[in-house]
Amino acid sequence: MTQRTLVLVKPDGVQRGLTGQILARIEAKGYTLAQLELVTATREILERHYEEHQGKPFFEPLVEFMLSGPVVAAVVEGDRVIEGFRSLAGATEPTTAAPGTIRGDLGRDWGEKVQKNLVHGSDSPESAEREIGIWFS
Ligand code: RTP
Ligand code: MG
Repeated sequence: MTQRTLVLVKPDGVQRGLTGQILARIEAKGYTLAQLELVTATREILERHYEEHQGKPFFEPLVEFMLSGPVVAAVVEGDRVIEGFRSLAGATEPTTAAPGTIRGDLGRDWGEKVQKNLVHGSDSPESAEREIGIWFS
């Protein structure tokens, strides 16, 4: 079934000049970039985007990290793209994410409180529609 998902190239990915490689992997997999924008996030956007994590110990460091530089926001389309992009991204922790994934190939630990793990991808159809509405309104 054709789906849409929200992908973010997080500030570490943009700062390290990996945006092109990350988008190329999405396109090489066969997904379509439906919308694409370089955005400077605001605290308000991030508090909405990460509302499920409010109150967790990593929430504030996560918001600070996401405010540390521009992000690339994309709406990506394709059959089962929500699951497919999360598979391309790999596990949350880049040190142990499988080689062959974005996080496993391009990420590592940097001794920070928050996992700088290059990308975000929506985790369900409901999250995808909610998050697309936050970043592309
Ligand atoms: P995402 O939402 O960004 O696609 O990543 P995810 O599902 O793999 O991870 P999630 O559990 O939703 O956490 C959101 C983001 O918070 C940061 N995080 N840091 N203990 C930590 O250091 C920690 N735990 C989570 C990561 O940037 C993670 O992607
Ligand atoms: Mg998540």
